[in-house]
Amino acid sequence: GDGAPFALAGAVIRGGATEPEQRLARRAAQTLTRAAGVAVSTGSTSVSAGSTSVSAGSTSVSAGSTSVSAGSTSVSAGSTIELRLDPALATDRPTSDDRYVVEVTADGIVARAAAVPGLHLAVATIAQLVRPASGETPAHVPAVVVEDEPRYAWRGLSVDIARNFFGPESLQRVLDLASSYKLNRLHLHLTDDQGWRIDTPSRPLLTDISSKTAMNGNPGGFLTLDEYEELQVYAEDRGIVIVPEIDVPGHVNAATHAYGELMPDGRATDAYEGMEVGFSKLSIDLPATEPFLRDVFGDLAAATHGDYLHIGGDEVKQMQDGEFGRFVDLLERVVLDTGKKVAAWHEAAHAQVRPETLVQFWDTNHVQLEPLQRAAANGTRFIMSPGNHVYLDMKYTADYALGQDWAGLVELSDAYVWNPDEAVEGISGDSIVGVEAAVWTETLTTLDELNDMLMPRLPAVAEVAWTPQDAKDWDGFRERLVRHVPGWERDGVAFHRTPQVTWE
Ligand code: TNX
Repeated sequence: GDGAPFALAGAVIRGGATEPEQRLARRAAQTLTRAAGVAVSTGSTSVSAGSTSVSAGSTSVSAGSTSVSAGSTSVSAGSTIELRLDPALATDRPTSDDRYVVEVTADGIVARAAAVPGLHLAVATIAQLVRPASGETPAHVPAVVVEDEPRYAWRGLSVDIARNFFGPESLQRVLDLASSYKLNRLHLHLTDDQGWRIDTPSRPLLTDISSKTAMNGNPGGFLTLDEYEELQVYAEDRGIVIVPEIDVPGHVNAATHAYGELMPDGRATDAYEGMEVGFSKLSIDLPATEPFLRDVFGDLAAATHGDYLHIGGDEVKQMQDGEFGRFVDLLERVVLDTGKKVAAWHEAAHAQVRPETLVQFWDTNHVQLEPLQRAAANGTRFIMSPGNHVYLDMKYTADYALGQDWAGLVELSDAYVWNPDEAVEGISGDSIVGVEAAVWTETLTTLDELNDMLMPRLPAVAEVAWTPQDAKDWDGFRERLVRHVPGWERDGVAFHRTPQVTWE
């Protein structure tokens, strides 16, 4: 827009009275304070007193954009950022909750959405619009009107904390990044051959024994239930739902190492700290198997706020189709009996899945179209995570020090230039609920390494999930990305300076 900007110094956030809205307002104050470098607060006390001086102040501010700083002391008393629920914005689309409007004038900012998630997204947009003080110009938000709604309702990032453990502090940093790019799901891959990363009270040996291991003798670890709870609250405060995964019936050596009863010979397997996949499995006809599944998914469901539990289901390379099919059916029943819904890697659809089960497509090397198309025709909906575009543990270039390359090299443009409607032939439109990036950690041990793989590819995937195909613009994206560097540097976020961007 070309109106006078909104001065941020001393701005006050006004939100609704409900608990989620108040949390949102507090969170917004922190986010905007950090982005602007000046205090933005939630001054719920002096709203009426302040509102008078806003109108008084607005005349002088609008008189000339250069005099914003002069006016800032009187304006600050009442200039407001209003976060308002507006049921009139609701639609019947699956993305209705995420729709929002932001209007910035010299007098104030008004953000509206039909639901709290939309207000979170509005705050992320305002934070991106913030211009911190520089020279004579005070911190401000340019005058603008934004009306926005995402392409997909599910915009995720999956993080493997099983191969190497990433604890609550690292995951909070990941959540900060994910929310700034308007993602709304963090999928945690909590178990694998190399380790068990979530406290599971009914099966204490899982953490007593199998949390201790990780790749290559690296230190292990696990999330306590208190840490898991705090992480979910931290995520919710940023508009993100956690989707926990216990990967079965393959990728289970951490389980069979802790509980020998899960093995046909009754003997616990050795710990595994290597990089192979597909060698471990549960056995459906062992009497210990179903009680084990009911215990671990029961514990997980009891601790989880979100609707979905992810059952894994990938790469079970040494099991007959018949047994695998019975496993998928059992796992769906086990999860549904906890009151949660089911998500699974797409191999589950090679067997039969219930139409309500969300299927996550990933393996672009071995696509079996027929079973996936059959599932879609039966009403199953897909999360698109094609390895050759969104596996952010793939190397950027052949000689890159970190990462793998089995799905190909994934440069920034590969993460950006693709269409979810074309990821699996014949599966498009309403059969797709969204897009999820994934970062597997066989080769990653520190937060800097993790961030280096995420950034800047994560914003590329976020834009795939948000922006309609015909509005995407690779050159525009590359240019806009550069303006995010000061924020990454301020927050100590490591990133890869891909030559596909002119970083200056
Ligand atoms: C495939 S993605 C896997 C993971 C590996 C990843 C490495 C998926 C469902 N299975 O077990 O960590 O490749 O890129």
